[in-house]
Amino acid sequence: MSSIALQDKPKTDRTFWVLMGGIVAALLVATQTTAEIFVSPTKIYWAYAGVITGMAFVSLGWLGSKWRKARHKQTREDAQGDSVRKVLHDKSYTVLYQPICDINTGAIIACEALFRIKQEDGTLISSYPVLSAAAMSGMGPQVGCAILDQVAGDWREHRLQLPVTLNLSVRELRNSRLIARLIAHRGLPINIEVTESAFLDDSTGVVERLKMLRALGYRIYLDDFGTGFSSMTHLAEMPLDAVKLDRTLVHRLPESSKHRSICRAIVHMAQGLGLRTVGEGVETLAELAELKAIGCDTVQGYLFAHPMEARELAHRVELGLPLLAA
Ligand code: G
Ligand code: MN
Repeated sequence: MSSIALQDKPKTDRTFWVLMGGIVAALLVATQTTAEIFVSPTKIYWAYAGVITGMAFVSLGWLGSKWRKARHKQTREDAQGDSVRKVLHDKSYTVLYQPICDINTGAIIACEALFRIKQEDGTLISSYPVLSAAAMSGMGPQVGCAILDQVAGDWREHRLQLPVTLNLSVRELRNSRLIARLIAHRGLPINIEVTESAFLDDSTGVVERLKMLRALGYRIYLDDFGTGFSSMTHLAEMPLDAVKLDRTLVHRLPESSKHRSICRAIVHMAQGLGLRTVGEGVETLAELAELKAIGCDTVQGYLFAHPMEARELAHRVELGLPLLAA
């Protein structure tokens, strides 16, 4: 969500100044040469005046195009922000919960909160476009607060004591209002899922914040591990309680011995560091068998349960039945 659009500006500026430097140098050389040929002070004066006017036009053109681009970006962000505000205002969203189960017993031991958009006919669709619009327009923390409030409401209404994890982006973790709201709901078993991007730029103070939250008792899950950065140092040094094996790795387990080796190494490493492991996106019995064989602790995926409403989750927790018999 939040490591977007950090890089463009310096490059553009450098290109601009190199270009300007080149133009000025070329024009000065041309002027000097002209002056030497004609040896007339008036001509030199006019030549310099020409250089300055030319530079002024180039600069104005450049500034104009920058301004137009900035305005265009602003308009786009405003539109995205408006669409997210509308979703929040109309309450055309909900939060579903996907169980995380013990790999051996199939018992529900936790769940992940997942944001979904409600269409007019009541059907639910992916929240991806709304979440990316929120990220682009800076509305991520407001969406985070809405999710948090619904989770807290659902947990109170259904008297749930099951741990529930919330996906938080770097931008959301940096937002003091959201963190204060999270702490306000401290009596509830709400935990946090972050991706490794939270650890990549420590200057933002996110790691300190995660340490503080962990000291307050929040568990921190590292989401989608095994693709992308996958730093071992992060596993060792960051404030973490659990590692979620990315589902792209899980899906390749049955057919690829290389992926089995990678997953086994991650699971062993995590366990050596005292971290719980969660196999994500488990869809088949073959994937489950491989995860068991490499010693993974817990699992989440369509094989066990699709994301469900709080009422249904509460019902299943109350029944106490395993989602998949061992
Ligand atoms: O990256 P993260 O783990 O937060 O992604 C959660 C998303 O994965 C949710 O949108 C959820 O619906 C989806 N998901 C959950 N279980 C499965 C599964 O078994 N297979 C696939 N393909 N997606 C899943
Ligand atoms: Mn997640």
